[in-house]
Amino acid sequence: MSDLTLVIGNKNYSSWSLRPWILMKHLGLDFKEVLIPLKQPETRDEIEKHSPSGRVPALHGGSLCVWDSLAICEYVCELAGKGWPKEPQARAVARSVAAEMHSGFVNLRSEWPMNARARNRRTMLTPSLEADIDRIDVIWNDCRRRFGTSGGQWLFGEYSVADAMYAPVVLRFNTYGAQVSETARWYMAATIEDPALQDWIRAAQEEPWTMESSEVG
Ligand SMILES: N[C@@H](CCC(=O)N[C@@H](CS)C(=O)NCC(=O)O)C(=O)O
Repeated sequence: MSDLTLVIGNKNYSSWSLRPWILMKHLGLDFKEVLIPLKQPETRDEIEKHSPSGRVPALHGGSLCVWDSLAICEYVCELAGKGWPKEPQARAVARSVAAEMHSGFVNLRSEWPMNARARNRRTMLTPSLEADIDRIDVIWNDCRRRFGTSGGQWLFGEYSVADAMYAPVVLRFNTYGAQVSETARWYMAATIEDPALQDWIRAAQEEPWTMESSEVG
């Protein structure tokens, strides 16, 4: 029986929570979930009970707490002994694209908030949003062309942290109708069909909470 507990926000809106959650599903790790609805009067107090940064996700295992999505992804890869590409150069590029997602794409994140259950939303395309979309399209094409051909439908063939980091982007592109290349559309379709992501979306559809600030388009 696993002693891992992942503390997450709403499945409909918490893009940072989705990343370690979907990775842990793909790695086959057993874990419990604590879900804290965001933007409620009690949210801050509830999160602070579980996370020293006052943010979700946070992972607890015995006396250990790991916070921040990328740090959790790193730790669970160590537990599972997989999750990054095995070949060093592929692994270095996977770490680069994961880090680029973790620290960048602020325009995409603010203009197209993740809203897993929403469809057919449309917003004005600003130049900075278009630049983020184009950059992600280039990343997906580059990873698939250089590393995805070794077998498997994911950015580096087998599922890796890179796919988990970009899963919320796929949901955003799906919600707001991003115009992307054929390879990107193919990768998005594979991601949406992923049974783990389907479980997440189904749970998001059943959530009762609405966050007005994330209802865009
Ligand atoms: N860099 C952090 C960002 C985490 C983050 O911003 N989480 C949001 C939810 S998606 C949060 O906890 N917000 C606190 C709140 O809304 O009160 C990570 O990668 O985990």
